[in-house]
Amino acid sequence: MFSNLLIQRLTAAKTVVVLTGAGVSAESGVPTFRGEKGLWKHYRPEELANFDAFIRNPKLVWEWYNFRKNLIYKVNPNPGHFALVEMEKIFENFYLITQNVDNLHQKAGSQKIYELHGNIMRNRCVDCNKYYNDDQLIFSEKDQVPHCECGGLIRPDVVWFGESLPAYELEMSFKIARICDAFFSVGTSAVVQPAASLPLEAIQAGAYVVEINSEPTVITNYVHESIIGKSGEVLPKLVKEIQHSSNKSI
Ligand code: BJW
Ligand code: ZN
Repeated sequence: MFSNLLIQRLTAAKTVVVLTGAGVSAESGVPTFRGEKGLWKHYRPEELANFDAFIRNPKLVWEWYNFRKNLIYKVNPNPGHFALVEMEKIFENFYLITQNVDNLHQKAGSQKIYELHGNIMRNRCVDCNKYYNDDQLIFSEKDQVPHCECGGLIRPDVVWFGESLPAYELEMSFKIARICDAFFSVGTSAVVQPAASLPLEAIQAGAYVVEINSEPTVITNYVHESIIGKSGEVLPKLVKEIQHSSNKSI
């Protein structure tokens, strides 16, 4: 499943970066965004995950987020998430960049995480920016949406289309993509920018770039190695292989 070159590169690697997408949480029962199974009530993510849609119909957008929040509260990390926790212990410098908002990497125990698209568990007022936890939200009888004490609408603290990504996380992500020895793109369709540029940035900077996905994507032809399979199965095997090879080389 893994080439000798990949195992050699990983055994020598000091800095390893992993970018994750919705596919990593699929085996936990969280639907992905694209593809038939990922669509909620036939809406494409672009139709709901944007500020204009929220202002036009906050009730609909909140319905989508409440559906997802309720699901995410019930699910648990899968072997893919746990394998990434192990990888953090193996490499001298290990960084996890995630586009996921579901908190499952944190729940699994990963420590160093750059969340590029926010976190669905946090909420904030669109007017005064005050933060709210889920248990502080009151959905008014009148419009079925939560309002801040200032009167403004409260929204999930996630990054929608057309919005800037958090500056520090974005800057760090590009920085580490440019200096790492190996870069993994896992469970992402690699179509949403600017996250989708990270693996290409890593290739240009000389890293060994590997994709793990249940099907080919738009970057498959550009990466050094593409592993077709479920992340919850491939990542634990990869960890075992690295541990085995490191023991041999001691
Ligand atoms: C498995 C598996 C298993 C399944 N194992 N694998 C340059 C060019 C063109 C457009 C743009 C550009 N720059 C910016 C844009 C616009 C836009 C964009 O990229 N649009 C494209 C879609 C065309 N980007 C933005 O607007 C971004 N902002 C920005 O750039 O700001 C600067 C700016 C401002 C103003 C003007 C211009 C620029 C923001 C993007 C925000 C994305 N937000 C969302 C929603 C987050 C909140 C929420 O969760 O509700 O983020 S959209 C959605 O897509 C979510 C995800 O994080 C993101 C990526 O999806 P992901 O993770 O890849 O999931 P899927 O479903 O696509 O793929 C799953 C994959 O898993 C599949 O490949 C499966 O095969 C695989 N899989 N099971 C392994 N078991
Ligand atoms: Zn407010």
